[in-house]
Amino acid sequence: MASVTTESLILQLHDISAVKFGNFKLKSGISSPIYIDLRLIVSYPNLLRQISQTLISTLPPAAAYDLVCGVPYTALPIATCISTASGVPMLMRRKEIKEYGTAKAIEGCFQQSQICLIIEDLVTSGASVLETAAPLRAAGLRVTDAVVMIDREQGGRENLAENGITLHSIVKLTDMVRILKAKGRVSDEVEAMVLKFLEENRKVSVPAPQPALPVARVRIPYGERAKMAKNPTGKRLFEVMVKKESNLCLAADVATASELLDIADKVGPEICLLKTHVDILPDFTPEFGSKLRSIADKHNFLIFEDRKFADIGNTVTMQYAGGIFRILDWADIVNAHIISGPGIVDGLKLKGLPHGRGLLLLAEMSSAGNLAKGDYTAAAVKIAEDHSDFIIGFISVNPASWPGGPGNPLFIHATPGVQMVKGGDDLGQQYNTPYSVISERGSDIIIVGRGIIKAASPAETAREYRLQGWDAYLVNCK
Ligand code: 5BU
Repeated sequence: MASVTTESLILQLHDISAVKFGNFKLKSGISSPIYIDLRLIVSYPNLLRQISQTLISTLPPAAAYDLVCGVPYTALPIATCISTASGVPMLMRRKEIKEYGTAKAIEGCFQQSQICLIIEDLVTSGASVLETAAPLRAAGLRVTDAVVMIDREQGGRENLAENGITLHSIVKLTDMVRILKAKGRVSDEVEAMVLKFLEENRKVSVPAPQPALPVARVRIPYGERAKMAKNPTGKRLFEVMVKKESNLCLAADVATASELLDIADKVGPEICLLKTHVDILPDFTPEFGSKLRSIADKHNFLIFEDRKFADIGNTVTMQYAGGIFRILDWADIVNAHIISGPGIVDGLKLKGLPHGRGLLLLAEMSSAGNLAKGDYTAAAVKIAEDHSDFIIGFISVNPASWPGGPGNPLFIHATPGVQMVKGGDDLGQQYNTPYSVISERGSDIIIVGRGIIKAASPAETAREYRLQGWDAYLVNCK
């Protein structure tokens, strides 16, 4: 039941006509018999202060946050009051999409992984909170809670929960109407009409995101991200990408080790990364690693063994450093499934980190019907956050579709299943174009295999992929 303070807040809002009854069209498109316009509260400083204080006291005592950010525009003054009263610094999210690409989506000082509490006046579907959470998360902040004056109880709480945000509200709309009725502010008919409307509109889905306009997506330049990277290999990869103007990785799935070394030398100038499956090479010798490394040094690219480790921590330490292949000796980067839990990262890190190596986690896969999605992808993100000294990023397919988008800019996204034409093969591989992968899906690196190695001239075709991938990157940097 609502507290006395809440009751007095509601009555004051009614006094200033911030609560209106009639027929109103909401942001979500539905018509409502009640409309709440909290923009008015800036004219009532005493009320604004009371709302701000009550909002903060609504949070559970254990709630942790380093920063606050109001959803523009109505909640900006509320967030400001909370910030000045509590001493917690504030951030501002720019609403204007044109400012987006200039890394100015967020104003104010912050550090990676800080927790930002979102402040909002009113939640219907939760779309406005999500619109603010997305650029905050894209900038590397963690958004776990939102605090709101009024919950219209129309799906916002559920939609936000699906996106990892817990909603805390001062009052629910049904309670608000009941209070106004109890205090003689609204008639039985109006109360019944509003309650009926709420009952019929329990769940308003979040409007589908607009198709990504190429210039609208945030893109922090690779060079900036090189400065943020905590792992030396992750840092170097970004630097090589900038130096060579290449976000192309060759998947060198050729028949023999000698063919691999040959194509590595030919395509080397075009790529930032070369991906191997060393266990498919019948003529592998212990010298393979050092030969490939000298080609990599000559053309300045990194080596990624697509080993897809999947075992327990203890076993992967041996698979990584030992056996015939001794992957640790020559591969800058390896990757791992997270099916076995975070112990696999601990195991690989034990061997890899002292050598400055990096790890990519398989957050998604390109093949049809794969199971790496939803909670699995989210779990990969969580593990990566916990090991950002060793994990450099993800194998991803559509990071733009993840809750909050591609996320922490520390992490690089590399995407397989790329060809010039959308399509697939007979064994479940699915292809997207370089433009789609980099510009629309928010990835960083295109991984191309047969599109290059089966071409009449792999070197020329690799150059074409490089230019397409780089142009797609530049589109979002402007
Ligand atoms: P393709 O010839 O471009 O289809 O080769 C794709 C390469 O990427 C190949 O080496 C795969 O093993 C690798 N790959 C993939 O296709 N899909 C995935 O989800 C992952 C790796 Br992980």
